[in-house]
Amino acid sequence: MEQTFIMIKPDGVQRGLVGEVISRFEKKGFLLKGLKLLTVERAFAEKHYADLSAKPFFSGLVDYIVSGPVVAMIWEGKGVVLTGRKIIGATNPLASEPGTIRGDFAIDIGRNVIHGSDSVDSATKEIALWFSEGSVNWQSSVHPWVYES
Ligand code: IDP
Ligand code: MG
Repeated sequence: MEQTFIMIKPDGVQRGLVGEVISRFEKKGFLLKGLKLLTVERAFAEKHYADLSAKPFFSGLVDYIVSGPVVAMIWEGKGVVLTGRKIIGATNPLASEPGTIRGDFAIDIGRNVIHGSDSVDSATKEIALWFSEGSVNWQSSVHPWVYES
């Protein structure tokens, strides 16, 4: 089953949005397969965002990610990478539709509350980086009430 990496950024934790974010993924029917609260070092944040290292906002982005605890999660389900991105909304919160997390809870692009993997490939890489211990092996007993087969 497909998995994605979701991270509630320091502003989301500070603003008390952890429960709200988890609730949206849970209520959709996705399965929580990994969860931890942690602060990361600059080198780790730079690795996570390595693809953006040439961008002018890169050092500000790293400052932002190391500024406080983040909540790192693995979510699992059919189509979870793409649907997770839809639940999150556009990168710029002012361009995010109401009903999305960024559309409902954020204004500035540099304080956009949440990260989600943008492809199955990046999800695999990000889960390996953030969860070297692996995911938690469990299945939901409501699976047949979420999936037809
Ligand atoms: P994404 O988070 O929607 O996948 P990316 O383009 O991968 O967007 O950028 C990663 C993060 O870098 C964004 O979520 C945002 O926090 C930050 N970022 C992206 N573009 C800008 C910008 O133009 N100014 C400041 N921060 C930015
Ligand atoms: Mg991205």
